[in-house]
Amino acid sequence: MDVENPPVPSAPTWARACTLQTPHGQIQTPIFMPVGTQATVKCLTPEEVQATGAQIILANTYHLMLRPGSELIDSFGGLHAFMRWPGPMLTDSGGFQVFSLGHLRTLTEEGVTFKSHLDGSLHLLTPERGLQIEAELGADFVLPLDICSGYPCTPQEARQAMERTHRWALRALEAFTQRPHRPERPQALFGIVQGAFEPELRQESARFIGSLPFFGLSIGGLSVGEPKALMWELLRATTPALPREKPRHLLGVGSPEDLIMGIDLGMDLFDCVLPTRVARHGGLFTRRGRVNIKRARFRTEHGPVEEGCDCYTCRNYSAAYLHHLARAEEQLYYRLGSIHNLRFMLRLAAEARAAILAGTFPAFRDAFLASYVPASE
Ligand code: PRF
Ligand code: ZN
Repeated sequence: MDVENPPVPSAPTWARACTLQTPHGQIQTPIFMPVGTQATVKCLTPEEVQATGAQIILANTYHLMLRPGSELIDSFGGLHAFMRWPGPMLTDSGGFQVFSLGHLRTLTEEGVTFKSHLDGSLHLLTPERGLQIEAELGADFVLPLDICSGYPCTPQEARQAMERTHRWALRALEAFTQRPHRPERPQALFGIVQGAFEPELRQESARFIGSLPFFGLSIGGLSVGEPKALMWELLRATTPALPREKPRHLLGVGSPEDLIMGIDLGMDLFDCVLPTRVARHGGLFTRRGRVNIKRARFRTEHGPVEEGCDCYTCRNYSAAYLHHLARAEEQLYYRLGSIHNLRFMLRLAAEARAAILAGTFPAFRDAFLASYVPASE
């Protein structure tokens, strides 16, 4: 990975612009990764996703191991070929989904046993098994099994979860190094930093995971219901303890304002279902904040939902038409709304990158945050 802007010790931002090389092409950061949980970014073809400026997408081990199964995907040549996404891809380890989907689960040192949300069948996910499944899926970047504490949690629970995540990280590294060689499918492993809501634990985790031979680092356990101010405080405590030369991914974050804040704190990669999920419910991003296209004020709006937006939706359709489609719950709305919000996130990331390279990111950040009204927490 190349960090392209020089370090400036006194700069009022940690923001950085990098280029990452993967077997499926380059990634220029900071970047937002659309989420394709079930081997599809909901409602969109890979061509449509690419047209929004997406460079890398994320898929989920949890969902795909249960349906259609990683062996089946492997037999099609892996996820890239199965879903026909030609670019870089990352798979999440499944740990978070097992915890957040709240199914019956039992956590032991060995791994996590859980009941499938599809048919109630029992499955055991371990650090080793997780990486085996991820090898079959064949994404460029893979994550190890981790434990994401819920909010709130006690300092004792936080430490236990972090220490087990660290032991699992060592097991994952060992399994990753020992796994059967598949030269046609090179992969890079990221480590996951945890530590719940304790700044000292976050730093300890960043130092420990940062000292291991992972390709990159994902920051987990944030944006799980804690106040935004606490999330930023925890991240601010974490980033200085991370090695500068490795890519940093903020797991499951977030909204447009989160993207700018995260970039400011030195994060490179972001992923979240939020832009596509809120789009499907009528929430569309504009530089002034999120609007609901179903509101009556759009009924007669001849202009696009956002003046100046270069997305396919805004170039071709009026806000009134989107309003009509959304109200009628027409399928086309889900597609057009998702395209707009993804393009919004990717244009924002690209503009942030340009500002970083021009040395003007702090002014860009301040101008964006001054005009963007966040949706209430
Ligand atoms: N761990 C993993 N995936 C995740 C998270 C985590 O903590 C989060 C929390 N924001 C989202 N996705 N493995
Ligand atoms: Zn648009």
